[in-house]
Amino acid sequence: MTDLILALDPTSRAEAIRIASAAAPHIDAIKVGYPLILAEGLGIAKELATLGLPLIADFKVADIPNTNRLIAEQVFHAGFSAIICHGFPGRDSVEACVQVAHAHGGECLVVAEMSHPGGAEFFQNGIAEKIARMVLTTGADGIIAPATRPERTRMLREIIGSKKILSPGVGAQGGDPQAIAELVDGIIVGRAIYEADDPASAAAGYADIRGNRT
Ligand code: NUP
Repeated sequence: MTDLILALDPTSRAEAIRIASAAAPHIDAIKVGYPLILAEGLGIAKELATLGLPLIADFKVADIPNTNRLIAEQVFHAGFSAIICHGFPGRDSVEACVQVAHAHGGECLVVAEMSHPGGAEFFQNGIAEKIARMVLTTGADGIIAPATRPERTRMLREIIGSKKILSPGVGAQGGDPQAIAELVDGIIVGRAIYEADDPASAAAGYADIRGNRT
């Protein structure tokens, strides 16, 4: 059983609310990133929170610890329940996000390897493994690992054990949900749902992966 997380990347408030509301019965969380927040402002988080689903802030935070802390404070005050940060700035930067997340009863997830073709360029050669091992000792709640490369995600699962893996790349980026679902705690799906003529039925199409939860 794997969560279905909607990547809500439309850049208009009306579209985002329409799609999220339609898909809500068929998904387990909503992930919001720069496209929607830069277009419509952080305040949209409070509106989305009324749908009653966990809200993940995908800002891939990657700064010095103090700045990471300031960013994370804004994220959790806005109503998010989880934050995604990068691991490459180092342990102290990740720990700053983890501290703020946990102080608010939220979660921090760390990008171990990205899903696009260029994600193989820097995250491989041992970097993804190093980041995953760091997650084990920072208290972070899990990692982001690619649905486009299930063999890499399988290897990262061996490192991080029972911590969470959320996996983007299903659908528009070519990742096969069946190939990744058993390895991860959540699949992240954007365009395959929000660009569909009927986002509700597109989301409902993943029901088998969610274990037919209603
Ligand atoms: O490695 C990553 N790949 C990725 O696609 C890390 C991410 N956070 N994402 C995000 O997942 C990406 O920014 C987008 O919001 C979503 C995938 O969307 P789509 O390709 O399904 O439309």
